[in-house]
Amino acid sequence: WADGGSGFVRPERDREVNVQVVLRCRPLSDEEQKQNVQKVISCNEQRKEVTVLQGILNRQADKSFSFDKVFGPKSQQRSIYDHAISPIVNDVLEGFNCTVFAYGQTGTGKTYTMEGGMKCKGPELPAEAGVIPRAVRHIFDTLEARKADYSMQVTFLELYNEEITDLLAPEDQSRSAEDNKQRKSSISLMEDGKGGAVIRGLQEEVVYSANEIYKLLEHGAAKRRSADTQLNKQSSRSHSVFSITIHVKEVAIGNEELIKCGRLNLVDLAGSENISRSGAREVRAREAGEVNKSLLTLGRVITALVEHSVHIPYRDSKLTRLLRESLGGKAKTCIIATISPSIHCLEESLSTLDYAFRAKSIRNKPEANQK
Ligand code: ADP
Ligand code: ZZD
Repeated sequence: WADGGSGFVRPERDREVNVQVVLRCRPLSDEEQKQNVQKVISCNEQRKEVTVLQGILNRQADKSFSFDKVFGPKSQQRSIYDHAISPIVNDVLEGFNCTVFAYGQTGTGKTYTMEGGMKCKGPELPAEAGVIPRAVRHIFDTLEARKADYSMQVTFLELYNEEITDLLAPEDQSRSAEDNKQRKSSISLMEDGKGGAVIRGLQEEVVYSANEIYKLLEHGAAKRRSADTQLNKQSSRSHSVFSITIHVKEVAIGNEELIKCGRLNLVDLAGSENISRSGAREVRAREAGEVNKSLLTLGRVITALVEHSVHIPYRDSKLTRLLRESLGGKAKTCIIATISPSIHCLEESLSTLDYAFRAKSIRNKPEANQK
């Protein structure tokens, strides 16, 4: 209990905030439009509600879900950023750790939302730019406008089959595949003693400009493509995590120096169809050795948090160890759930909507880092 000087005491839970969950439905693709694919999703952005049209003649079979924000098929990249993400980035600059997850079936726009398409040619961001390049631009513009004294580091990694690949580390062509594999296993996850995680052996690039980060992203995206082909996998089964850590020096009242340190994690999760509870698929996936331990554990952690279980199985996967404080911890978290409007995706869309709706009741206790 804390007395804010009002004479009233403030219960601990007042400092808690819910995980924010926003929904985005992509448009039908040109191909789908040509084939006249039936749409079964209706978005009401004003009412922040999505409806799954199940009974064509029977409106009672329709199912509606409400979220913190709903972005329909016509929503632009810029609008998602301005309305859902920009406040989070402002919190990072105030010293909070924040995480944005994209969750959904493969092909519904997770990578489009988080990264977007086309690289930047000039100083202008392309309309197709997603959350990552926009966040980078927003951070530099804000710090420069404030004439702030700051330092910044970025990391970019891919998690596949409980193995971490450093997307920023230079790829050594002269080394054998075996040698590169060796170096991969030298990356290890450790606890920092404060409820967070540190990754030993991961390249942390110190950066001074947005353009420098874009160059690193370009390198990371290329390395990811080559890693994907070498392992003969689709990136739909891997998670990518881009992180920016910012230290901002501020001179507070009384000329005291204060350093605010915030981190932003931007996470593009593996396709959620990989964990569908459909029995047959689960068995086949297991036989193929394709159980996505991290995605499964993420689901179990969410369930445990929602049900207020005593034991939350964070330690059961790399992803949940890495993002522990984003789920029930002291970070602020936003989940962007993505779906397709197509009738062919109806079942997966319902599963994504259920998952995302449940996650709305997770509560975090945000705390800023100051030194
Ligand atoms: P995921 O990462 O979920 O597998 P992608 O981001 O690769 O999905 O998107 C699949 C395809 O759909 C891509 O060609 C992408 O450009 C397109 N797409 C996804 N979302 C949108 C959107 N909101 N507007 C236009 N095209 C989109
Ligand atoms: N989604 C594209 C990359 C891909 O899958 O390759 S788009 C953005 C965030 C993280 C990594 C890459 C990017 C991306 C890009 C494209 C091409 C070359 C470098 C980087 C991008 C998109 C818009 C603005 C800036 C960067």
